[in-house]
Amino acid sequence: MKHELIIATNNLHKLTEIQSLIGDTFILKSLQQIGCIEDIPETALTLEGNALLKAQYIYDKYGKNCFADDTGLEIEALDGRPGVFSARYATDEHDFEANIDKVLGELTNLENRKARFRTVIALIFNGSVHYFEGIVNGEIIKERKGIKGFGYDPVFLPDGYKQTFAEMPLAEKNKISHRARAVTKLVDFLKLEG
Ligand code: ITT
Repeated sequence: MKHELIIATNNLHKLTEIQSLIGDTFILKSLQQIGCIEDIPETALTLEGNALLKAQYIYDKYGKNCFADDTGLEIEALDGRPGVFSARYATDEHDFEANIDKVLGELTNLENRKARFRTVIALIFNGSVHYFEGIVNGEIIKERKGIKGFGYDPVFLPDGYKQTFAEMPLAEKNKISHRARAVTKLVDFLKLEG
C-alpha cells in the first residue's frame, strides 16, 4: 500500500532526492502540492525546535504525516554559533558571502577551527514525534576554496578529505553530508513502517 507523506518544503530538488531514497511505498508531497502557501515561522532557538515547529504546523492544520528539516553550522570555538542562526548570521537576508566573512572574522587568531554541520529532521508519524540527526565533522579553513554548493561550503573542509564541500562534485558531497546522513536514518525508519 502507498502512503502519503508531506515534506515541509517547496524545494523540489530536496523532494526528488529524498523520494528516490525512500522508494515508492511513501509518496512525498510538497507544501505547494497540499495547498500550503504560507511561510511557516522558524522562531525556535534550536534546530530540533525549528524542525518540529514546521512539522507540527502541517500536522495541526492538515492532519497528515509529515517531516521538516533544519540545518546549522556549529563552530566549536564560537560555542556552537552560527548554529540555528546559520541562514541569517550576518544580515536579515540569506547572504552567504556576508555569513562566511563574519565567521572568518570571528575565527581570526583562533587556533581551534573545528566545526560541524548538523541536520535535524522532525517527523510526525501517526501522531508521534521522531527526530533524526545527521552530522559531518570538519574544520573552517582560512580562505574560500571552490565554487560549488552553497552557504558555508567554500570554507568547510570535511574530516578526512582534501577538498572543501565547494570543491567536491555534488554527488560526493551528497554521499557524506549531514543532510544525507539524517535522511538515511529517516528512510530506514520509514522502511520499517511501510
Ligand atoms: P529552508 O529553511 O527554507 O529550507 P534554509 O536556508 O533555512 O532554507 P537550511 O535550514 O537547510 O535551509 O540551512 C540553514 C543554513 O545553513 C543555510 O542557509 C546555509 O547557510 C547553511 N547550510 C545548510 N546546509 C548547508 C550545506 O550543505 N552547505 C553549506 N551551508 C549549508
